[in-house]
Amino acid sequence: MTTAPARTAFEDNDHKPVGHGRMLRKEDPRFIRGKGRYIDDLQLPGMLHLAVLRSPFAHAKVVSVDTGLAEEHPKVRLVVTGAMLAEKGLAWMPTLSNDVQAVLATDKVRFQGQEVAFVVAEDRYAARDALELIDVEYEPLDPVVDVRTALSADAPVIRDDLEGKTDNHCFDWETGDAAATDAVFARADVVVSEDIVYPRVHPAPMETCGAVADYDAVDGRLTLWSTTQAPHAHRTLYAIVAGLPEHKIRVVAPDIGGGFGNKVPIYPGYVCAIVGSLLTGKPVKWVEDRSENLTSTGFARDYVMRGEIAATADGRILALRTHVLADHGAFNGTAAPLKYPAGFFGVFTGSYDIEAASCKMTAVYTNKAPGGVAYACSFRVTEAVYLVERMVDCLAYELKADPVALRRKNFIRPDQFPYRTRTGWVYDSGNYAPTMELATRIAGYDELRAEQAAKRERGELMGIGVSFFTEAVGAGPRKDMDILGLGMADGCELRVHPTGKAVVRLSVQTQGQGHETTFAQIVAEEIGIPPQDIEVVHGDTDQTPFGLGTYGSRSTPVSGAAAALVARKVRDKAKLIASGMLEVSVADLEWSKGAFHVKGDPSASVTIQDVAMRAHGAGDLPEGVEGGLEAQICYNPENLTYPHGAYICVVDIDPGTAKVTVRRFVAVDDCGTRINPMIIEGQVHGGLTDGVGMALMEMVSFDEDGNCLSGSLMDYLLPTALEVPDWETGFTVTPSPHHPIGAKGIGESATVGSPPALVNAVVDALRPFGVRHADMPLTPSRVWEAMQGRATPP
Ligand code: MCN
Ligand code: CUN
Repeated sequence: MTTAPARTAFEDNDHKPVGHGRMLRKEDPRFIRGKGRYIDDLQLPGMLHLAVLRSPFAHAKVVSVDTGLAEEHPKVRLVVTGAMLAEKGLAWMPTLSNDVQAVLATDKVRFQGQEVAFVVAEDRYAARDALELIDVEYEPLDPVVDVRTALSADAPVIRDDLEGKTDNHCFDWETGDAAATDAVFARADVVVSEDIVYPRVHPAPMETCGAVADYDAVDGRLTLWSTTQAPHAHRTLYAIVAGLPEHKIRVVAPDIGGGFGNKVPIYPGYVCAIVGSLLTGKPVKWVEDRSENLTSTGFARDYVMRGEIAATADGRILALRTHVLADHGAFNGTAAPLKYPAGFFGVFTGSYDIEAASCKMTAVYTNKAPGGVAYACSFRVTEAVYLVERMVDCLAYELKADPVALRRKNFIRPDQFPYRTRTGWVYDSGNYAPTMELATRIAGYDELRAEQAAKRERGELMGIGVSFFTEAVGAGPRKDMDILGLGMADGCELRVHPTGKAVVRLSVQTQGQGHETTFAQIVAEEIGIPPQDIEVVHGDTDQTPFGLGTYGSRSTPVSGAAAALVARKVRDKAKLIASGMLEVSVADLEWSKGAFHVKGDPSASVTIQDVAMRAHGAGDLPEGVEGGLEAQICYNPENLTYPHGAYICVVDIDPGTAKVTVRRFVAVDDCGTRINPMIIEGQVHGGLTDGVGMALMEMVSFDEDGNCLSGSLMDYLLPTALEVPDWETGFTVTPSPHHPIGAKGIGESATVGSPPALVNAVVDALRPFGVRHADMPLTPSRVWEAMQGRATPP
């Protein structure tokens, strides 16, 4: 374990010339000069522009769509309706959860903002103007807005497109052992239950979604530049949906201005752009605006949870039980491995060694946008961690126990790893107590409690919130995990050129996480070529090997492992060549950062660069060794990786206005071996900011007609530098035993771990009012309601 003082938590390998360390980002010179290349920067000769007409109703029959006037617009080249797509068999497409979703509505519209028709015109303005010339006759239907009444007998059926569908039931899912859990609950000294809502939120990336489709009718080749987190998986799905041969499709993800899971699904807009290009023979660009992004693309969370925790009187947690009602919107567009309709919510037993657990979930359709798994969620680990960390605090409340001590008492012990949870997840490694210890030390936990006690005497509202999380990231072992039948393994290819410079080709795709830097560092560490001499190629299916893309913080656990192993494969070959060059057997060679040495003769050595030249140069290579210095692999992870962390938050609440101020936030993360401490810190800062947003400000809400009330950034509030404190970070290092370099993911940890710490802090501040729980977002009005002893309005 490594620990570090507060605020300066960097390793001693910070400035290593080769390999892991605090290296500046290779991509930043491009970004800070304004030379990033995003979808909307792309200009192709003769390019046309596409705009989408969207439904104003949450639920309505589409009686007729008249496109006559729009077609007469002098700059309009094409108007397409659902009926026209239906003729080509393209009106519906599969979702990532094996449901179907309308590309353009044919029969009904099922959420406000749903795609109804599109226009392709000579410029963006004309395309937008022409939307107003399309005359759609709707027959409004009652919408289903409240998830709690979606299954009542008189609720209108949303998905009457599905054969035999007579209600709004989407799926049921169960995990754990219900009977065993009930038995443990029956003999527990203390049982605490609470209703907990994780509201619908939106990833709201800075860049909205978009695409440029370019179909070349002569070679039958389609190139699609799009805002995608998973170029290869998208290519395969386009091949399946549109019937185009896969080798004729090239998907390119250029620079992406933030994804956060919002850019995992295939959206109707991408398909419309492809259809637009097929029909016009021209490149077609579609870029959605902010409101379109907020109202129609993949949302996150929307779980209504009943949590129950059972314990002994002295605070030994025995069991957890939960019922969840999940709102999946109008189409089940959840992006999760197929066998996991609730994502990895099964890890809701958290970081604690308990006797039994069970979860029963019912998912329903409502007249809202599809989505579900997004916004740095680690496949619903966010919801799971929020549930367990709130319940542990509710238990602490009832037992009048200290939340740190209660957690410590129940931690899975280091000698129990690998640890199989009661819901069947095998945590690869963990050492929780030191992480918690470091967080309390940085925070000065005991002093904070003393300060709080003094303030309470004076009627001041100060709260201290704690959370501890274990994430499950790096999907995943292909025996268990696939997206629509595609196994979640990642390819990686490495070529070393004659002069010793290298190119590594990845299947994952960065949206801001710094892969161009960190993957060069991984390869550098293994083959001793400086990271500056290693080019990272990604985000282009023509240039990179197949793999499933970036989400669920899987890039480091899966592609990071692939990069390390492909580099070792190249190094093994280099060693054979070096043995020939030095005229010794392979067994007599030693490797140290960038060179092979003859054992016992330090003067006899060759560098990796010497070997690269030899591999391509004149002269003989050892028997059986081919020329060139390159390798390719496909890595199938043996397990997920399980990063963990301890977070402590301090808030002050104004008793007059109920406004919450986040005074301090301490985050200690353990993501195993750390590749680039600066990038990790950036990931953590971003995730903590997300957490402040969700806990205090963000919510996608609807009125009773199903109108989305958060369609702009005036209404959907995102945190800024003004709402967040100076983050105080620290780290411990518990390597993953099965990952070749011991690294675990970090990209979503802080988003997962921070909301419960914040809510726990607010609830702690409100203890004098007898408040045990209040739902996010804890806006002044909600906090005020809680202070008056009123429950949070839905
Ligand atoms: N890293 C490291 N050492 C580790 C683990 C990670 O140095 N032990 C580095 C990695 O090399 C990588 C970054 O940290 O540069 C994040 O790595 P990882 O945890 O593997 O996550 P991914 O690269 O797969 O990124 C996905 C994750 C997800 S799922 C969401 S959602 C999210 C997140 O990353 N979206 C982001 N962080 C984001 N950051 C930015 N800027 N933009 C987004 O859209
Ligand atoms: Cu859940 S959001 Mo990230 O996995 O792309």
